[in-house]
Amino acid sequence: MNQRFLAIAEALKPALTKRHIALDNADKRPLKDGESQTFDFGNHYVGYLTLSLSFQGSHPDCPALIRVRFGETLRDVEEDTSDYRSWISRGWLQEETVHVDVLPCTLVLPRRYAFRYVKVEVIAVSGKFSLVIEGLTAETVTSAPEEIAPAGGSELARRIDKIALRTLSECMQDVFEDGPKRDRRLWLGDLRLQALANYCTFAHNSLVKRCLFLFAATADETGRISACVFTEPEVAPDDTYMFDYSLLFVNALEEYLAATGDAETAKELLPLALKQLELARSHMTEWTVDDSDVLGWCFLDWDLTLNKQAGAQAVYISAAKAAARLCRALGEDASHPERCAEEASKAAVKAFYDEELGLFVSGKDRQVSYASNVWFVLAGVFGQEKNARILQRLKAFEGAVKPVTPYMYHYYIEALIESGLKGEAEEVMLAYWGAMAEQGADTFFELFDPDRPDASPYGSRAANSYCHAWSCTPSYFLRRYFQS
Ligand code: RAM
Repeated sequence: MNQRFLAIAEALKPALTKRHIALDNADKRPLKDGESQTFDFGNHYVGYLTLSLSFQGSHPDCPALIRVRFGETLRDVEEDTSDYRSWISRGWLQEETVHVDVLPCTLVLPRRYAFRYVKVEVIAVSGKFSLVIEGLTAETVTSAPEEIAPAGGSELARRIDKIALRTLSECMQDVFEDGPKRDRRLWLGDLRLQALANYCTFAHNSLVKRCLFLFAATADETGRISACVFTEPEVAPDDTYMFDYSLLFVNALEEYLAATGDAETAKELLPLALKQLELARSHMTEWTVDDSDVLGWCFLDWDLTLNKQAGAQAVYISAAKAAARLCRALGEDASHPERCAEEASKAAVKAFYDEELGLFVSGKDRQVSYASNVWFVLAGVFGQEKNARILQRLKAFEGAVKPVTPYMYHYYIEALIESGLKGEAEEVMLAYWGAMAEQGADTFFELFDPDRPDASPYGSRAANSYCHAWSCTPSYFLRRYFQS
């Protein structure tokens, strides 16, 4: 662990703004075994919950056994989770079973939750008394500064912006979290998009700096940057390394410099950024990324059928170009990253571009996907016109693997903009995020496939996060490109 970097990161730990929200239960309905009551806080919140409980009937002669469930959406608290089947832990479900020995009482629940809805279910009382919920209080937390000016545009655009801003601010805690329900920690791919949206909205730039230093501090002995960092009980890297996420450190650093002008930080972290390019070569033969079926070696999108080879190559080129820009901006020699970008671009055209299809293909089965083509457009291997044609062909190509997350949609929209297809980019954004808004979203989701609303890469929708920071970028697109 690089202690100096860690000290810089820890000195930038933000203060959290707290707010109290009290919900009086006007109804005060006495609850018996099997009965429940659901409360609606009216918006998505991140924070701590206290319940004020009493009873009706005789003096309680046994503990009240209750279950408290938290939902980012109403379905989260309504669905039966007893047969939860997912390859990620049931521990992520936001529900507590509590014995209440003494009534009346003030029950302080132990965790920080992400919720709009709270459902209290009575599992067991006795025949002599009923449980009464007097009220609930939430203490909410965020490190986002107060309100910021909304974006302009159509009614739908403004609605999307509002939801996107709330998504981002809910995820701004001690670090930029991926989602306040799950995984509640710092992931590099997520950070890059959060930072982009942050620069033109909350401008909490010291939080970006803190996160960059956390990744830098926790790089392994070879300099490899982890995909994810834990901050509790102590700062520690996850032992998950992803080809694209490590490289995106370069892009994130370059964008940080462009947004803040903080050359000191950029200079300090430049060697580590360049190191990611060098380390990526271990996945390459000459200048071409090897194919791999190791799950999670490169992320790109939450689609387990996606072949990552071509997309990984494109991310490499994009990072090499970002590194070259970074070097130039800092007055350093850019010839090495420039050469990496050039060589990898030449190799990419040979290995992955299918002249006949006019598209990039990936893996031994020559898979056509949005992920591969979008990333090659962003990598700028071809010029703007050819890129625009690639994106048009992609849309018409039956069977192209589509994006499933707002994360991948972000890159698709960016690719459309860079190819001069700004109008189409705006349409795609309004349609995709607009469909979530239509479903009544208070915050945007981790995954959203309009054709398969219950889809989850985890095997259960209950495991999905419905406030996920990588979906906050409409606030960035609206301010940067679509507001004129
Ligand atoms: C999910 C996380 C995060 C993402 C990783 C790859 O588990 O929630 O958003 O970056 O996957």
